[in-house]
Amino acid sequence: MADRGGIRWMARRDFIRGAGAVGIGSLVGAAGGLMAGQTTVLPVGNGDRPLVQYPQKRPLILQTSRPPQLETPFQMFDEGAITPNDAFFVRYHLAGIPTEVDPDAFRLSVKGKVNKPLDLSLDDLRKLEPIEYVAVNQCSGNSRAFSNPRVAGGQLGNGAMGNARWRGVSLKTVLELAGLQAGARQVRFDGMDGPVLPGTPDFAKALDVDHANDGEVMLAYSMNDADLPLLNGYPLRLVVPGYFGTYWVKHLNEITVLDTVLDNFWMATAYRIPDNPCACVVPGSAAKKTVPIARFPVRSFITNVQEGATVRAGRSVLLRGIAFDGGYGIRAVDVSITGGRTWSPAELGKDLGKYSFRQWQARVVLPKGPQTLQVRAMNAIGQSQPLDPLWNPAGYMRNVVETTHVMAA
Ligand SMILES: Nc1nc2c(c(=O)[nH]1)N[C@H]1C(S)=C(S)[C@@H](COP(=O)(O)O)O[C@H]1N2
Ligand SMILES: [Mo]
Repeated sequence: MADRGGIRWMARRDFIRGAGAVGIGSLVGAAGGLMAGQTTVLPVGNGDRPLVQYPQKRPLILQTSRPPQLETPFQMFDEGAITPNDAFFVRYHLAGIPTEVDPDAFRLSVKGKVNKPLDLSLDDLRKLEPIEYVAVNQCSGNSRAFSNPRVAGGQLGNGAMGNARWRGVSLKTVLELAGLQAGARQVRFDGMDGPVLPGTPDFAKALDVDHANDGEVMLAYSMNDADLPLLNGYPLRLVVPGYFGTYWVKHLNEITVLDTVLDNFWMATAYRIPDNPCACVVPGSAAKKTVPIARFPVRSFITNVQEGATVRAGRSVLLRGIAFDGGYGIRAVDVSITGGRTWSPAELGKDLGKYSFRQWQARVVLPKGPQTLQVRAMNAIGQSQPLDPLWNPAGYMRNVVETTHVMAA
């Protein structure tokens, strides 16, 4: 947990807007407002998941309640290219999360190897030149439940991702104000949450100085033209477009410029992938050498037809969905109804920027009987998706061509 100096843990009336009867207390309670009788089923063994409603959120899939970890039900990705704030997934590592934040008392400290340490209020940040773009946030563990053999960790389906319009200040602008000293190597980010037990490592992440200074990494105070929901990092979070969510530190209140490489648990042990082009190993084996996880591989999904659905045979059927990658942009999306033997091009939707979900649609005509629908995307530098899943011990980087089984009748 970053130093809490300057942050008053006071209630702010009306902070939890539209929370109805769900009190803020339930954020740290065990039950989290389970809506009785409602469950959803991920298409994997032990896939039953309760739906729960947290403050500022619609009912989402419960992964854990202490800390709250919520997955977006997959059908919500069919509603549009932007994931609404109340549908956006939630991931935390440590149970000591802020339940109230006073925006007037909030300060972001910038320190370490800088010429001029800073202590910035939200007003200070809002006075700096803003930047804005649409970008996908995806958890490294997204889709982990589909790993075969299964792997340890949160058993997530495909809903630990979301796409939002982020607005804030370029990290570069703030680092320029502080002035980097010679020898600066990494920038460390720490948020207001922390462990409840001594001995649990605090959550902090770091980026190399060049990456931190790329002009795109953002200190975001706005998500889809609103304040960040508390559970998505109010009042300030790091946005690292194209990179996995682990770097997108929430409730960010401490930036430290280092002349070393951060070697805490979250950089040196967790969130690492095999150091080879496929980030994969023989299923069941360990990696010899690993590197920190970084950019997303190319992915694509059908969002309007669910696994096991019945669709019309002999008539044109509309398929639609989303594709994205780690920031080169989607160049093409193809669909196959022949198990990957033949592919036909989909039509791409509006381009919301290279870090965004890209919507697509295609029409297919299916013969009667059990059929498979597959979708595959290619990005601007020619990277695509494998037909067979790649495997690694943490279940990261999944980007197999998705297959939806349907009955055409
Ligand atoms: N302060 C803080 N920031 C954090 C985390 C955390 O545990 N604490 N988890 C990270 C991980 S692993 C992910 S995937 C994203 C999830 O962002 P979200 O909860 O807004 O969807 O937050 C990141 N930022
Ligand atoms: Mo994550």
